[in-house]
Amino acid sequence: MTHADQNPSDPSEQRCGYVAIAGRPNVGKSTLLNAMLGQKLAITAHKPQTTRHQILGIRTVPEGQMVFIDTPGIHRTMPKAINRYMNRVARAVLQDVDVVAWVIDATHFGPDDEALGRELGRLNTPVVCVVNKVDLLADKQTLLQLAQRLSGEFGFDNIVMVSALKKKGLDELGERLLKLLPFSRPFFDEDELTDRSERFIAAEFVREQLIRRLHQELPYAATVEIEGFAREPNLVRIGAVIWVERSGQKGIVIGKGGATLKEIGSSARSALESFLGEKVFLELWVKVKKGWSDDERALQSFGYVD
Ligand SMILES: Nc1nc2c(ncn2[C@@H]2O[C@H](COP(=O)(O)OP(=O)(O)OP(=O)(O)O)[C@@H](O)[C@H]2O)c(=O)[nH]1
Ligand SMILES: [Mg+2]
Repeated sequence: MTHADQNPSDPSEQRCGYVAIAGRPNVGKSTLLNAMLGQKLAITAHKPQTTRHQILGIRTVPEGQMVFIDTPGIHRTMPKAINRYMNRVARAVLQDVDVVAWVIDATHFGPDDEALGRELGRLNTPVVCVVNKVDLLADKQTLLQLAQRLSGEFGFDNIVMVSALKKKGLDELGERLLKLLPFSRPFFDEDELTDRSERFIAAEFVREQLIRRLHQELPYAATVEIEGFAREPNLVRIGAVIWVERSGQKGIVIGKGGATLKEIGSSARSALESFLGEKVFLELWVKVKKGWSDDERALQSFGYVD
C-alpha cells in the first residue's frame, strides 16, 4: 500500500472538475443536485421546466471536489423565446464540462430521452447514466432492460441506479463521477456552496412556490425580480416583484383577499430562512409586463442572459 492510499486527502491525489447534470425536463436533476450537496439549493417541482438557469453547486470530499452544474431540462417542442433560452443554456454547459451526468427517469424513457442520448453520444465528454427514481419501480426487470438499452443502443457502460428523493445510490454515484475528473487541487474553498448570489436564490425560492401552486394557471408566465435585499441587525429584508404577462394573471397570483400571495410568501420565507440561517422579512408585489416570456429583450432585462 502506498502512502497516498492511506491518505486520500493527499493534495497530489485529489481530483476536481465540472459535472453537468443534464436530462429532459422533470427527471429529477435539481433534486439530485440538492441530494449530492446535502442541502436545498436548486428549486424543484413536480412540473416540467422548473429550472430555467444553470446553477452551480459544489461538493467537497476528502478525495477532491465535484462542481455540479444543474441545467434546464432539454426539450424539443416548445416554441417560445424562453424555451429556446433554456435549451441554449443546457446545451452550452455540455461542451465545457469534464463529465456529463445524464439523468433518466427509471419509470419513463421516451423520445426526448432517446434524442438526448444520441446527442450525448456524439460529445467527446464522458457520460455517466444516472437512472433516477428507482424507488418507484418494484419491477427490477424493467431496470435491467433499460440498462441493456443504454449500453447496447447508446453505447454507455457507466450506469448507476439512484433515488435522489430517497438518497439511495448517491455515494456510489459520487465515487464514479470523481474517478472521471482530472487530478487537480480544489477550485473552490471547502465551505463554498454555489456561485449564485443570495439574491438569485431568493428569487428562485419565490418562483418555486409560484410553480408549485399555480403551474396550471401560469405555465411559464411568471418570473421574479429582487428589488431589495438588505441585512439588518436581526433579519434580512427582501423585496421581490412577481412579473406576470396579463392583468388576469395578477389576480390569480394574489388570490381571494390576498390569500394565495400570502401562502407563496410564507413558504418562500421559511425556505429562505433555512437557507440563510437568518430571520427573513419578505415583501412581495405583483406586476404585469405583457408577453415577457416570448420577448428576447424582456428576457434579458429579467436576467435571462446566456
Ligand atoms: N419518487 C421519486 N421522485 C423524484 C425523485 N427525484 C425527483 N423526484 C421528483 O420528480 C419531480 C421533478 O424533480 P426536479 O428535481 O424538479 O426535476 P428536474 O429534472 O430538475 O426538472 P426541470 O428543472 O423541470 O428540468 C419532483 O416532484 C421530485 O420530487 C426520486 O428519486 N424518486
Ligand atoms: Mg430542475
